[in-house]
Amino acid sequence: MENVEFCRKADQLKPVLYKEEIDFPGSEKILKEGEEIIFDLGNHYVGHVDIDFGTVGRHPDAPLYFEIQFAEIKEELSYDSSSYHGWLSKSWIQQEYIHLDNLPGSISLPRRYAFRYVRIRVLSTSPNYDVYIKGLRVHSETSADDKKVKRYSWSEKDRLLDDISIRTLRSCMQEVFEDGPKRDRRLWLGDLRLQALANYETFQNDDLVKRCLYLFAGHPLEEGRLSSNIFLYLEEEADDQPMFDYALFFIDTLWDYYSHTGDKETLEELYPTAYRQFVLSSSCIDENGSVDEAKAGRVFVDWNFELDRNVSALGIYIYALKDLLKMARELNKDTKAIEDEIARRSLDALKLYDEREGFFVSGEKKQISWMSQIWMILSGVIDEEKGNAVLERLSKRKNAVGMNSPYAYHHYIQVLIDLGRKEEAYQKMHEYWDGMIERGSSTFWELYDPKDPVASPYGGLVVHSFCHAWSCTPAYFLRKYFKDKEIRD
Ligand code: RAM
Repeated sequence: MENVEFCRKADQLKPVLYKEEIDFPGSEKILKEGEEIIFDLGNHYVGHVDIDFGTVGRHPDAPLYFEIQFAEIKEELSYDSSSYHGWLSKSWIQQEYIHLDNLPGSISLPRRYAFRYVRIRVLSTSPNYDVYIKGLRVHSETSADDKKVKRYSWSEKDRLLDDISIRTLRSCMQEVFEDGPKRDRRLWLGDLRLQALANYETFQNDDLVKRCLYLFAGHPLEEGRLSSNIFLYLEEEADDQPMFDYALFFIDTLWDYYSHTGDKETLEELYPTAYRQFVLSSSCIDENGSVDEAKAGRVFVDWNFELDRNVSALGIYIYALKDLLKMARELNKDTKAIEDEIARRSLDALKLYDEREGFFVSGEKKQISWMSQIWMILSGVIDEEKGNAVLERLSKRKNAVGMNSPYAYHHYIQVLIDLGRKEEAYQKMHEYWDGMIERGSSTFWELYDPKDPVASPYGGLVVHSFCHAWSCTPAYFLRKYFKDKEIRD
């Protein structure tokens, strides 16, 4: 049941979008039937596009029929979209087949695109005329205020990493924090948590975080469980698919918001929603971390399909409860139930530590993975010394199940920082994110596996989001932990 008051608050916080018109020169290249041209606009944009066509030859005696494709990275253009048969809809491919009747002339495309590259292919003209592109106009849209971002005198490579992170976040900041402006253009809780952290350090649009918190709280599913994501267009509606870990991250996102803004009114108002996620989750997870996914929804953690998520789920649960406890104390609420649960579940977690292996092991097959160790350390069930020893062993362990998304890597970098391994965190952050920069990208991706850079969880890279919310956190890490890297004159 919708909470009308919360939805009204979210609505009042709807941002005004900053709009900018940018003109790009066309080309004198004459395009005959079957020929194409690719424009590289040099940076990532989100918005609407106009294309201006010129003609050569005799008076056009037939419409122009052309194909246009927008791409975030160049590889998308070499992918044959007709060969895509993955489990996400083909309709996400930013490709159109259009007739233009009146020539020479321009056309304003009705959809919003996310792109750096534009390919125009002429499918049909007539023997009387050919075309060329006089120019492109981009109507760029974002709710991010560039003036708010403080830049630092970092080294060239830090600045590049920072710029691309900021560009990624900027493109995802629309009427909400979208997961990806190309796809799904939706508000996802797991992504929101990381975007909010990067936003506090950069664009400082605290109201946008607040709006997103109210949107989730305003659209609860059955029993008050929060959805993993909200559809926004045309009507706001919670997706009927909850996710165990994402619902819990509402707690952390709210606590981070309060820690940053001191907005106690919002904390008070949304605390019951946060507490409800604890109550609902507690009955869906057993002492091994196994989640009743039929009730609580799936556990995400990372895109790696091999990953056994039990240990991570328990770690995330304890991690969230610790933020809930801080909130309860701040609001002078009764904390006993939360404290007891943290103590009990921490004991459960320690039982999953295999002394012989020196790792937390997950599921029946006792899987050893990076994410299991990372979430156990982040949850604080082991101390710094033991955490460091686990990480040391992990870096030497050949067959531990790895990570493949910037979302998972974010937690890895955070763990290194928490364990006092700042320099290593800095190196690993560069190593991973620089891989995407080296591939020529001007934004960071939904999934990036250095061993298999174009791997896809969807069955084809053409529906990937190459400007993806959760990958923007180097801007957060650099500002929060590495300001000392500033080069001073
Ligand atoms: C993808 C989204 C989003 C992520 C979920 C789990 O479809 O793009 O970023 O949070 O899956």
